[in-house]
Amino acid sequence: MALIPILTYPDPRLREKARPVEVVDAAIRALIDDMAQTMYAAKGIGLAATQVGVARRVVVMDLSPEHDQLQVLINPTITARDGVQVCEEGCLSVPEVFEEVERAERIAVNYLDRDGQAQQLDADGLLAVCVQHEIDHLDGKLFVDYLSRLKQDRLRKKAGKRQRDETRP
Ligand code: GNR
Ligand code: NI
Repeated sequence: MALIPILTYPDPRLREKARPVEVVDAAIRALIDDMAQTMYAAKGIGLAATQVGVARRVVVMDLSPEHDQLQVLINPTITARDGVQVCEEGCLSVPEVFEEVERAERIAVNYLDRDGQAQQLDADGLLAVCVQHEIDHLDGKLFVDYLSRLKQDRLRKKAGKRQRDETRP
């Protein structure tokens, strides 16, 4: 198991569209283990492979209070959506930014589990938000894309300043 560095906005690799997993093999399971370790270490409730520089459709999540209920979603697709909810979102790839985003309240999701078995999930509330946020990552989309032009301009400036600060000798 290994920790993998998490890419941060505005890294162009966060904009790549991930391709589906064809076979859930040992390499994919090793990726899942590394992603889970990375997510827990970063104290996130979800992580998409895109965020660790791997353009494959793999997501890990754990919304449980004891952090002992790992969920693995391979090739997730939303098959139904209903209602609207607004949730304050954050993202490990956009540090220190928390903003309200509107999403579907309830969704149905088809995916493969870590054994390659087809599964279905009905999600609402925060779980539904998290699944939609993670599938967006797989499509190269970030939650900040839903914000106003003004807020996005401010974020770009903040990210530019952060990068200059971090690379200054
Ligand atoms: O840890 C995370 N918390 C969170 C809170 C509200 C809505 C979405 C999220 S996902 C985020 C982890 C992350 O960046 N996943 O891609
Ligand atoms: Ni995120």
